[in-house]
Amino acid sequence: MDILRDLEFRGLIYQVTDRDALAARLAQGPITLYNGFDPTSDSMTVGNLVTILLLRRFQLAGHRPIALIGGGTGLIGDPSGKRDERSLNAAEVVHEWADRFRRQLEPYLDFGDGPSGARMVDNYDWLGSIRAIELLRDVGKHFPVSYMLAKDSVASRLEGGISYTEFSYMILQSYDFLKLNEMHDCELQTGGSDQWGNITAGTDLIRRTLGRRAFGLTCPLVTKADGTKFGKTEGGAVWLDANRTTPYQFYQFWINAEDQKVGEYLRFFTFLEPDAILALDQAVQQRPDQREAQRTLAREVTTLVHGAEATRRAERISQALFYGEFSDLSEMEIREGFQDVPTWHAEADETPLVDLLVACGAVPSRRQARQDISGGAIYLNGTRCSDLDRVVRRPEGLHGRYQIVRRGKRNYYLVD
Ligand code: 383
Repeated sequence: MDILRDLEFRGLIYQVTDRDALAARLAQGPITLYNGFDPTSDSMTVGNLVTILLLRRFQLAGHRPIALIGGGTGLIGDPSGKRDERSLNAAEVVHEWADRFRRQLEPYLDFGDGPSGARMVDNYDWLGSIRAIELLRDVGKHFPVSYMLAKDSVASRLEGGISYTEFSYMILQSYDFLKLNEMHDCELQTGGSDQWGNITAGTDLIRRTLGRRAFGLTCPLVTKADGTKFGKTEGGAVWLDANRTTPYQFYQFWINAEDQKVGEYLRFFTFLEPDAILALDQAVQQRPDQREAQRTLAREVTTLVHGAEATRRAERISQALFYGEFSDLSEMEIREGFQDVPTWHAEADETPLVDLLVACGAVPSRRQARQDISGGAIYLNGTRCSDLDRVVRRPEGLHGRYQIVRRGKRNYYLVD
């Protein structure tokens, strides 16, 4: 299937500057395209993943992707899709984040020598040394203020306020596209739908200055069925960095996808073939309780981001929690799986169960502890404990140290 048709099947095309012309151009042979990422935090999130994977989809179809790190634009702040002016980050911090972004992006693309070998560029390399006079004369002249004011990113901020800094952002992003067009013959810029204004400002600039045609293509914003922001858990954003969102948490995020949305996520975030996706759509319709689509989604995306080994770990942890059976978990799996669970570090080698339940926070009082123990609501490492006199000894723990305390159906506490 050709790339545009694949993207259409996946619902990945929100807007294109000229679909037919782009289709004709793609039919002629490989194209160079780019997508930019501003280092505004120390890690990217699942929100960035759609366009990272979009670059890869183009590469797999034989085109050359450029991942652009916004080491320069990250110092300015894109107003697109933002309600408020952002505070500026210190230059050293942005440089450090740019480094991290580079390392984070690398595994998704093939940087080999071939004709579709990916490139990584940092716009600080040209924006960092551009002269004010040059920018205003050579670039600014092509931007009528009325044109800039009409852009969504600016228009939506006129009331609430926008600084000249953020107002100028589109000029920098347009200049990038122009530069990449000149340096790498880059003809297409991609981005999320929030980037449409900046992208078309670039295609306009290229036409006005070089008289050349360039293309823009945006993906829809990813949404949740209930309208709340995609890519958030109770713990905050879903990061690509395993130190911020563990592979298990990452896996959990996907496995919890709503039935109405899982098909869309399979299209956006996996490389499964259309047939496989359509079969999973059917599974959602016919056997929703089996959550086959969600399990496939979680496995595919976790493998893509964290690798097969981390995915196996996440699956084993999920199974263990589901069945309340923990004896097969490794130490690492216990720590990863119970990272978000209240944890009590026991000092003594022996603790009466009643005291242990209070200490780890499972119950508010010893009285309640006794009631729960005799009522059969307490489990230690998967086994029910109804003995009021039970003393918990350290060597009996998993790996000689862990007691996984469960109270009722799904309240977990960890004793280390
Ligand atoms: C900078 C310089 C360019 C081209 C693009 C940029 C970055 C762009 C931007 N993008 C977002 C970001 O970096 O701010 N101005 O946080 C997000 N992208 C991608 C995608 C998305 C966008 O990184 O929709 C979500 O991830 O485009 O919000 O020359």
